[in-house]
Amino acid sequence: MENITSLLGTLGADLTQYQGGDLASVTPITGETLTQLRADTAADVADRIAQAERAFRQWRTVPAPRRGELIRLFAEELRAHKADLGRLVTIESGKILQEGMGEVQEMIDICDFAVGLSRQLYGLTIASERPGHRMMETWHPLGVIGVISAFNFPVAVWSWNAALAFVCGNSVVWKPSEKTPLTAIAVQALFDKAMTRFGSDAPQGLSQHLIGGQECGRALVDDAHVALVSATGSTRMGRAVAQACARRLARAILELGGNNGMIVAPSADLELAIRAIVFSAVGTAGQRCTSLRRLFVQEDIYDSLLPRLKKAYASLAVGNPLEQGTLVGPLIDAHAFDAMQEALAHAHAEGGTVHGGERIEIAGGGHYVRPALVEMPAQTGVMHHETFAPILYVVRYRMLEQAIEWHNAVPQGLSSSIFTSDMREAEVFMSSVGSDCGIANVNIGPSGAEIGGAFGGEKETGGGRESGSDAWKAYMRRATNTINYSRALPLAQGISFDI
Ligand code: UN1
Repeated sequence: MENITSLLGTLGADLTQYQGGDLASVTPITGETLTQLRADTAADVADRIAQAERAFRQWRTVPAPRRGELIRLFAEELRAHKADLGRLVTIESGKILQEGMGEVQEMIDICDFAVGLSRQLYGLTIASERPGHRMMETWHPLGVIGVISAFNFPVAVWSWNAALAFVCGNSVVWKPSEKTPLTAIAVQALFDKAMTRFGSDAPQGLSQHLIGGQECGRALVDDAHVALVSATGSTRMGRAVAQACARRLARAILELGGNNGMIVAPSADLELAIRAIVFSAVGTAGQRCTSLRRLFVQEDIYDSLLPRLKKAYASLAVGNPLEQGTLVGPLIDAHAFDAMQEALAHAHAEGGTVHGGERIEIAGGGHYVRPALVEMPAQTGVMHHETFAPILYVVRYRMLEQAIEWHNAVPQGLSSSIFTSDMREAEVFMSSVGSDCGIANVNIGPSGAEIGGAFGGEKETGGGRESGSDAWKAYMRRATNTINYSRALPLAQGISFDI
């Protein structure tokens, strides 16, 4: 593996400032330790939050379009360093280079969106029931925003939250996954460069990052100065965050587990469907919250789809994600590998026929697997759980209503899709009696969402929305203003109260 200190150096980060502790930074490509970092203590976390709070007090007075200028400069840094940052994402998370770069592109896209948004933080004007009165809404920044992100999208998830949070006038404290601290350090360095170019109205401490494990996250979530916590990760983590936020009545945006399904109907374009299935099920080695995990195939086309799918699976290039041509990189660690094997054993015990799923020796201690295709007799217990690995369960269905019923019968509700050329089926799938997910696609797989839409899902996925559309509103507080420009004081609801 290349020299990590110098790669960080090209991104403007001085790694020596962080080194010397007992937090090992490991690359899943070979399993080797890249460096040892110092974890932040609870006192460090409190100190960063206090700095962010001070920065917020100044930043909220900077006009929003000017705040957008900072994000525009940051996007310039990202454009200039896309290749190096994308490579670092690959080294730290194990996703293939194409996807590492794609993740940085996603950051650039949300920055562009946020720059435009900085001139569009509109409120409504509302007709007042009283003469000589006007009502309106004003949107104000919230304060310090805590962002907790996962290893699988180590930089993009932060940017969906942070780019919006900054243009909305907030400061941000970021707790990245302890599995991917280096990308966070690099992003902070690029942000610092943008801050320097921006000038003196960018307050010190506007963007903070924490290095460490659960204790750091807990200290962030429990701190009374953090107005909103946006957390991406497992349902177990999200439940703990939700409870901690509820205790102090703070806001939370939760983007948790997915168990995403696809229905392939008889009229589907199978060529397209196969490409979509393979990308969404094995891309990022099945470690996206939007990864395809459950496939419902209509019985009349099952026997023509399955052999083609098996063929595509058998030819997948599994290997070092830094090498061109590789489509499937390693799992993040041994724990992920064990969880995958356990799920496959469980599926087998429930009557499943497992194709693939075995370990492939590629490089050192990396956990590489052949993606698994599992033919199931029905939607059994194992299919109700999200296993963060490339396992695709396949079930036959007869009637669409039945497939939708099964599709919605799991606790998670993030992303979903249908492949059909029948407009009625497509519309039913997107209607109130169709998919119960936050994302419902037609003739596109469930993963790889664009930043322009609101991203998130229902049920155990947590209900939060990030990224595009009007998700920005979650990072602001709404004030309703009623203005009296008359010389009388009429009361609402026709109340007379003469004194
Ligand atoms: C995640 O896995 O946490 O829609 C996010 C997608 C990506 C984001 C995934 N844009 O697959």
